[in-house]
Amino acid sequence: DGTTYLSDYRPYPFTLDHVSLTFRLAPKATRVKAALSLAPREEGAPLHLDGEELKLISLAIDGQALKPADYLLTEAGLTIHPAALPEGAFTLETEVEIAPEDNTALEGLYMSKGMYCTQCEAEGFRKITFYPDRPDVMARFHVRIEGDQSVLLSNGNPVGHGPGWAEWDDPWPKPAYLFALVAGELVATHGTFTTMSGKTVDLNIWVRPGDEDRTAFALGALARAMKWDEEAYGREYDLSLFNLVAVDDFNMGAMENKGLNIFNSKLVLASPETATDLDYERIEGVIGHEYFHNWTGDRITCRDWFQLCLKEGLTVFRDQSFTSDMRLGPVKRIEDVITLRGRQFREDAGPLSHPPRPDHYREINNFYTATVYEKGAEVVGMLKTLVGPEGYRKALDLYFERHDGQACTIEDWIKVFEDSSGRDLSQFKHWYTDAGTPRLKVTDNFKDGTYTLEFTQETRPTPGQPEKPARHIPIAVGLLSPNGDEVVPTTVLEMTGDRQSFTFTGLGAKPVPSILRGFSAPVVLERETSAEEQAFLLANDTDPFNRWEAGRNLARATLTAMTVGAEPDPAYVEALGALIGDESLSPAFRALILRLPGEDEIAQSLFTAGRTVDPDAIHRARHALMATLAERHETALAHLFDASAVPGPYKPDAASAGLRSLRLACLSLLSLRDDAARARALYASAGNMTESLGALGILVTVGKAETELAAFRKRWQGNPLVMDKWFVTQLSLCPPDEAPDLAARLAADPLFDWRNPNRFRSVLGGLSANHAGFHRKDGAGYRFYADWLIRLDPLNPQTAARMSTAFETWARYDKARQEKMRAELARIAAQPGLSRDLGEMTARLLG
Ligand code: HT7
Ligand code: ZN
Repeated sequence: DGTTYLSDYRPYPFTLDHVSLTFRLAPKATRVKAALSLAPREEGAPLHLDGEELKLISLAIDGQALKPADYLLTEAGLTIHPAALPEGAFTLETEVEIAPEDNTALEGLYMSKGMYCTQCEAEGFRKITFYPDRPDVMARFHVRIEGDQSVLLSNGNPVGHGPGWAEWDDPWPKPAYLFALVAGELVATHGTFTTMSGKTVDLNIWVRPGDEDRTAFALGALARAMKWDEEAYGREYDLSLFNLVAVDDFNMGAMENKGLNIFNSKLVLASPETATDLDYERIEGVIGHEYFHNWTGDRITCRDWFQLCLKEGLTVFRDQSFTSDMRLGPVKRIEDVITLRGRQFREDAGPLSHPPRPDHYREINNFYTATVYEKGAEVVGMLKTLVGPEGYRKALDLYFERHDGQACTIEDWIKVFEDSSGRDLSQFKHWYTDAGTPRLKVTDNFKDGTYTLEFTQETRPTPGQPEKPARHIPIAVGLLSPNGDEVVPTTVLEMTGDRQSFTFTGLGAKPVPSILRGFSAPVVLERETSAEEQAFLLANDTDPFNRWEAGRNLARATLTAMTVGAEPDPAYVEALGALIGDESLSPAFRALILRLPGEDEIAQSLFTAGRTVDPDAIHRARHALMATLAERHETALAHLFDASAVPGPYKPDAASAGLRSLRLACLSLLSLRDDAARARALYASAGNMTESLGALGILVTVGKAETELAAFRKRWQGNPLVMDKWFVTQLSLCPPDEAPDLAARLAADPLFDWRNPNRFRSVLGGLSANHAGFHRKDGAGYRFYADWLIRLDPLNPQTAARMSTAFETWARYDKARQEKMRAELARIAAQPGLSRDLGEMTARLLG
């Protein structure tokens, strides 16, 4: 049925040492010649090469053209009969024709605004030439590009160029998914980096003319990432050139092709006027991520696509650590956990739940998920917690030493931790193979100076996995005395059973526990606790994550109670007041504490608790709590708003960004008291995009943004990346009742170029981020959304499939909404010619 299973893995029956490619570029008829030097590993095996949408021009072995009877050509590729293969090594030569200009799926070789570029992960290379397109086939590539563009780039080192041609040679064997080619009229911002062994590396950020004044930050971020990887992991760059290209049409964020990273332009281009603080942070993080792949992904790659989290989980963990070191560690951890819960816990609670290492798929592009990436990173973090920082470095040193140049599995990865630490990690492996978020229940007891914490763990069944063996869970715990002193510093408890107790002796009084410090495991912690205890932790915990978590728990508890008519909890309202003015806390941290959980998070926690999820009630409750906070703390907020203005010209550093974030958090509350006067004034005077967009969003929220939205559009209509912010801000923040109709109006705006993934995401993503708007009772949000997925699917199935996850939460809602969401999914599923990508997603979503 088109499903691929992990258990069916077999090594490729040929070795491929070297590949020589020649591209003659033309928008409608690019010719690709390939010469593959192959040798059989086993006798009598047919030679299968993947290939899709290729027009075969010629086919020869060792210079002899093959006869039609020698091979079989199908929609999936080319199979050469064993009898037509020579004994021993041989060279297979093919020539094919492809049409990059017609490639709207943005996979393989395609065109973006006149520029040629490639995206080969996961299985795009087969749309370029016939090839064993699987990550465990690693070969050296030589590439010749013939085209009249001024810039012709591929992987590795340049080995020659002249008018209309360039040749590249990549000395490092690599799988085809890391191949890249770029050709266009581009300009570069240059830099250099001196590696730890003293080699000079040339760095280039390539963009379209006119964009070069927004590349300086990206270049600096690249150099910082290179330095950090040397210091934190001992990893040095291994070519004399590193090229990074910005492309406007790109399905995901960026791609780690060897020596030639290709980026969505939104993750490269930044100036104070056009990019927000969050954009700057993301750009640095993603540049780090793709650079770190050079070792964790390129030098050591995956044996097969089931092992995707081997490179992605580890590389996300590395980029998170990098950002944590570049900015404020505790704040970064809180942001990462908010993302994890918002994306991965949500995924794990619905029909798309799967393990970080799945064991079957129909379309691998559907598995570039929060579970593979974000949960994959959490699992690496847990391993580090279990073996300690030094044990972790030892394990990683062994990983690089043992597996350099190989295509590896999760088993290889776990083995380096076992061998370097002497620990048995067989139970820990369930984190990779099992789906679902464990729930950790905890009760406590104090008697005669002994404090006992008793934990039980339970993971609910997930699709295809009814049984859930106990996980090995590192639980970081600290204990505070009733006067707020820390009596037991952070200790890592290791839970391996379904039920387990841990005792602490010699205590003078019953302590207050701080459990799961730093969010030491991706679990849902369930503890019956009082608002007073949470307020105590919010005031006293020495662990910044748990301090924030206590505030979040209080906010969530009062918000969920308010959805069924309760009044705001005074314990929360007062505790927050004490923190607003606490100068010992960083502005960024206080900003995080001031921001209430989003509506989707409230919905998720109601659903987890088995309660009714009413999107309108959630929206009202959140608004009412903001109004209460604003009224109770108006003076303090106004003071803080004035005090947190950042003097001088804009700088994207963490301290300045933290102040701006705090100021905007105050502003969003104050705007409920001052008729948005401050927000309007800030919009008018803002000298940077962080403040303009922050103020604009607040004006949209209070329904007073008409003039500013028009002015914004007029000013930025020539800059599509900024216009994406205009689309997403008004849709995600407008009054929910208006959202589906606004989405329809914006989709008719001439600036909505729906074929561009960034634009498409800004409108559809903007609508689905408006929780109560997307879930408007009449189903208009669902209908609009499904209409557009149906429209995009024939052109760009990958993006359509990815966006279909907006429907993954259908089980949370009332019967009427459930039926409407499922009806839209069924309507999509019934479309004639539906792609494999969206077909798999709708089938899984419908269950
Ligand atoms: N490794 C890259 C994944 C990626 C990708 C996957 C499927 C389709 C398009 C894609 N573009 C990039 C990005 C990364 O994780 O670093
Ligand atoms: Zn990655």
